[in-house]
Amino acid sequence: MMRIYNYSDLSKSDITKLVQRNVDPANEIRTIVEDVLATVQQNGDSALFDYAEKFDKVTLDKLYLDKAELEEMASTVLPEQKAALDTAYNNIYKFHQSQLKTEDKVETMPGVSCWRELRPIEKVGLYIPGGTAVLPSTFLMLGIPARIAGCHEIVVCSPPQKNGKVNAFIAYVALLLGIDKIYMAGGSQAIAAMAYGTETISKVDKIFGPGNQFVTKAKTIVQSTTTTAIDMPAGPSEVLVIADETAKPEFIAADLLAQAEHGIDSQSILVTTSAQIAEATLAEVEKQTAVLPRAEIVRQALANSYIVVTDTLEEAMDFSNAYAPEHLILATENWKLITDKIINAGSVFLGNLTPESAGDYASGTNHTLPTSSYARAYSGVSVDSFVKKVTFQHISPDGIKNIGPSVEILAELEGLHAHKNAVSVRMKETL
Ligand code: HSO
Ligand code: ZN
Repeated sequence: MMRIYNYSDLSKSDITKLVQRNVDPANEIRTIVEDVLATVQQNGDSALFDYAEKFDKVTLDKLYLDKAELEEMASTVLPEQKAALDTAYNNIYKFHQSQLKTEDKVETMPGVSCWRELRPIEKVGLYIPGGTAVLPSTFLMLGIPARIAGCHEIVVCSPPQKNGKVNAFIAYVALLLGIDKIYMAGGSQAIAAMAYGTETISKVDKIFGPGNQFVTKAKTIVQSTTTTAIDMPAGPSEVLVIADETAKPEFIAADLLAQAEHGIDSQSILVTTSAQIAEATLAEVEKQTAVLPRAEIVRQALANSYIVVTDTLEEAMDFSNAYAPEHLILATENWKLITDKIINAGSVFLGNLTPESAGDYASGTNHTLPTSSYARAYSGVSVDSFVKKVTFQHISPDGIKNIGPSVEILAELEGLHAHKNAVSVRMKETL
């Protein structure tokens, strides 16, 4: 069960240890993944068939599902399930579309204009995990911004199930997104296929999506050894709840458990100004866990989770900023007093009626977020992740006269005379 710490008893180094996660024992993982990467690079599709047998325990006769197959599978989705997926699709689409903004041109000097324009990343690869829980919501979170950005080719990989297909909800989301092929490849072999290309799977420019430790390791390796970029290094999911005496233990417990059920390595942290709320939440966690179908996973995740009791909300926020959570829930009616103090967080949920689950599925924000304290430097996935911002400039005859002398002097002081000359020859022309 979750341990309780008093913030005032914690030294700086205790806090450093408490907020540390994902200490990677991973050389073992690296060795396995490097072998998979090399095999896929060498043997292409045939390696993917072999790995489907070996890891997914299924014999595939082809590597992908086509539009007709996806349509047939999607027809089994119930009307109310379709309606819920449609609601999520519409809200996520609306929020992400607002991220596409045209920037103004800036005249930095008379006749010298600079601006940025968006261009889509041409080929993107989406990895939709299929481990202990299949997440069609992740497909929405990646596919919608890719479509809005205007990516030319969207390659989707998801592990095959025992029946040699993917799950019907994934098929339905593919149709919503106008994607008519899904490759049945999972794990690090899928990442390899998208980074190197095989006979049937195109090499992509950037790979997106969460996954287990093997997938994450494969993404970080291909990022540094190929020209394929990645969205972010994703670790186990986590939530940090800040609560004061205005919070409701029943709600807090539900949020902590929603996180814990993701996987045994998930982390749920409560930081509260009230020892009473801490105790009441623990009791609620016990009660609610008892009836959860994934209680086994939850218990293991909670063994890795804890509660910190602070004197003030400011202290709670200091701890949260040190932790840099993927999800931050402000379970307090006083959330307006502390939102300015948030420095490191992936996505924030304000007030007692805003559960993380809303953002996980349907409110509109993206749930692909930086974990393992990467929220210190990374943002979550958005339309920005699927575009490049290309800078442009134009210089008029007046402009070259205005900017030319400074560039000539700067080039001269760096000893780069060809640079200087590229301006001088033009200034002569406009005399
Ligand atoms: N909490 C996960 C996303 C998710 N939850 C998908 C349910 N389905 C990472 O943000
Ligand atoms: Zn979740």
